[in-house]
Amino acid sequence: MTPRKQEADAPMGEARTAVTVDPTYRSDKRPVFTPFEESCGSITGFAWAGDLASEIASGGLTGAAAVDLLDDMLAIRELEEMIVRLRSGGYDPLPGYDYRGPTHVSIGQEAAAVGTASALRAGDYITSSHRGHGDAIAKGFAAIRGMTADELRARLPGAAVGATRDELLGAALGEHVYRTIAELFGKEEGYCRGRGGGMHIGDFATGHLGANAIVGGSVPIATGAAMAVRYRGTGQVVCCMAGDGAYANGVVLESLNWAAQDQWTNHLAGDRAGGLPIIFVIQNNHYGMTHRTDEEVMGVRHLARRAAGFAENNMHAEVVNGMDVLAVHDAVRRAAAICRAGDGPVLLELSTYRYYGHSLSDPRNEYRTRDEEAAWRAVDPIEGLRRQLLETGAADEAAVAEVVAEATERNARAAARAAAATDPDPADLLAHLYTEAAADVVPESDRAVVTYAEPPVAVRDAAGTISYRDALREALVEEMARDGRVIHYGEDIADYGGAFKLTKGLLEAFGRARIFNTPISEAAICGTAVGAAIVGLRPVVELMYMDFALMASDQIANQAAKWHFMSGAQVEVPLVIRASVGAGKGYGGQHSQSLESLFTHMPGLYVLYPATPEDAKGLLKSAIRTNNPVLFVESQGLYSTKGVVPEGDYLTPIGQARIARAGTDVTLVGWGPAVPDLLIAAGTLDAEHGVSAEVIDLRSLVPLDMATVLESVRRTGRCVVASQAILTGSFVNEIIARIQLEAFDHLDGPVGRIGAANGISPQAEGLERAFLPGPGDVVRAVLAIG
Ligand SMILES: Cc1ncc(C[n+]2csc(CCOP(=O)(O)OP(=O)(O)O)c2C)c(N)n1
Repeated sequence: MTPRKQEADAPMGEARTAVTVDPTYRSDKRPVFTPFEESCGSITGFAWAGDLASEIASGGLTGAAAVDLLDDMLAIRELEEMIVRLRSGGYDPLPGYDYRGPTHVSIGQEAAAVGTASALRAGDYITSSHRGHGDAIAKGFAAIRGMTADELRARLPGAAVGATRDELLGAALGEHVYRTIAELFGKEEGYCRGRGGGMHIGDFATGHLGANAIVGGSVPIATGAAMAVRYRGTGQVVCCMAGDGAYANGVVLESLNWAAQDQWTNHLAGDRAGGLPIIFVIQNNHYGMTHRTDEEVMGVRHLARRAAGFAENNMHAEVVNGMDVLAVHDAVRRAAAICRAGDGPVLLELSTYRYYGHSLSDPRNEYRTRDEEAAWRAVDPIEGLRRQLLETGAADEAAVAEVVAEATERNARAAARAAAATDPDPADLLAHLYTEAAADVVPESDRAVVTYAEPPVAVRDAAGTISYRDALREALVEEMARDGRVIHYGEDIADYGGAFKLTKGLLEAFGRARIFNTPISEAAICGTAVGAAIVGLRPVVELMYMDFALMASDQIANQAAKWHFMSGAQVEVPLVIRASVGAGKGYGGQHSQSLESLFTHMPGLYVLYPATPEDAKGLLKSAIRTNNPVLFVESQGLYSTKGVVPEGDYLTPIGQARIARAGTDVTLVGWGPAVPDLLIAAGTLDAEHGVSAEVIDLRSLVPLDMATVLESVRRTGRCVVASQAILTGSFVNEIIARIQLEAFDHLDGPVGRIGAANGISPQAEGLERAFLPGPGDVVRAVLAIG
């Protein structure tokens, strides 16, 4: 069938390609069972036959640039040997210094880090792993070496006025080593102000988007950053460094699939056609922590084969000699060109080796031999490049000796300075958990939003009411029309409009670049949102049921929630995860859970749960505008409820409870679908028992407005707190604890609590009714207080 494009009006903005929303535009899925055989193509390994001489002859590298590569590798080795010696008490510049923290050194792997970083442009991004000192040094050095004198000066506020570029460069490299060591030593002047340490180090200003102590945790983040780069069309490349062990991790496999999706390049791609500009770099040191990756925990010899499962072109996968900095440099240089041409992703497996154990507490003799280690040391990357520099005449012995001496001294100077640097003030323990910043003003460049059709309009009835569902859609429409950085994606949300039809019409209005379907990959949905947010978009993602948040819990709790803090506030993570709760529909144990309490336990994350259409709109708009990550909980049971919702730019403040009903005898506190139950109960208490109940709708669990609750409880002297979550571990208990600590003297009786039974949501109607709390439970709880 000939593809047919649906041409639509384009009321605002500049050039655009029509959005395709007509099913006939896609190829029909007819039953075709014709026999066929598919070849999975070939993947090359160790194919590069170059060396320094050929690089210099072809103009690929200058001799001076090759000397820089040596310097970069030496800087890494110096830093990591310092860690080794500090732990053994033998680092002369810092006698007796007590180095605490992890010791995942990458000595032996320097070519992988330096070959990669040196082949990228300064504006390109990397993500890294728990063994990431090398990546951090290499990315910083590569970016700094590419800076102009003015850019260097901007990094060095104290630089002498007349300093030459060479002097500034030397100072900036020294400063980079200093700020890296300061982070390892937990100092306020470290890149992450001592909040991250070596396993979470990042210098976002030079494109290092963070190391990650969760194995594989950074891979979807890198993928999301690549999505953002593609969306913006900036021509950057994202290089995702992770170990061989990570390539058994679910979210990594989700990310490979995500990056290779057809929709980036086929007829659905519209004016942004082009593969994700991401290079997955596997730093294959052949061991996980201690297990062997090949021969033990995987079924293929080369991890590069992973690519064949996800992309028809095998993602241009290649196996590369990771002990040869020039081979790595060449492979990454070619990979970056592929990405910039719109033909990404690329997967590179670098075969390398760590000379030490997983950490310095691992003697490594249980799982590998001395002979094996000696064989890898014999192809040492630093020695290999040194030899070639001498052979080609790019440097003589004296010049090499000078580079070696400077690397040693630079590290010693930085280490001494870092050891003496200021520690973070314990009074600032909780600083940088959240940010006050919000998108109050949209940058000029993001205001020119392209639309392809009129966005859906919520039609108000004579009383001015619309449904909770329509109110949420209205919020999305308004925020997407206001700010081009807002994109929305999730499972089946585009053509179909989502499982609950909440996003119906958004694709037609805003186009597939901003509204798109995703694979069923909840971890990647949330993880890519983190990456996209870190580099400047404001993604909103949908989890069809809140239960599925558990599939994404690392990305929500360890990544989205933590990066602002762990980066020492270098970066903000403005994203919204919309998750709906399905309780009350007979959907059973895996589609009915109210899990918001779990996520209140994750500092760094906002948790919001509107109870009314008015707040559904106002809170979602505020959630999209705050620069904090938000878990935005919706109730499927409330989607069709109606209420008056202000038209236009209406915001509900985050962290402010609402008095839903005034009263004098008892305070009823709740959120989400518990609020209508509390209001019904309040009516019954009034009509049948002469009790005047005040109802407080929290709206926002984190941040929590305890002041409104306490003020009410101090007046009424009685309180019941309710939600639909099961009672054990419910956030209900947190509020009760705070009430008894802060308003104990005002209480006339124990605070009552309401929640689902401590069981699993059942399917049978009668059982589910018995499981979920209702207004009658609230009335009984109030009367029981006395
Ligand atoms: C999700 C997760 N599981 C387990 C660990 C513990 N752990 C830390 S590093 C590591 C091995 C990682 O192997 P690989 O990805 O090959 O990197 P390498 O350490 O070899 O550089 C393990 C199991 C972790 N940090 N994160």
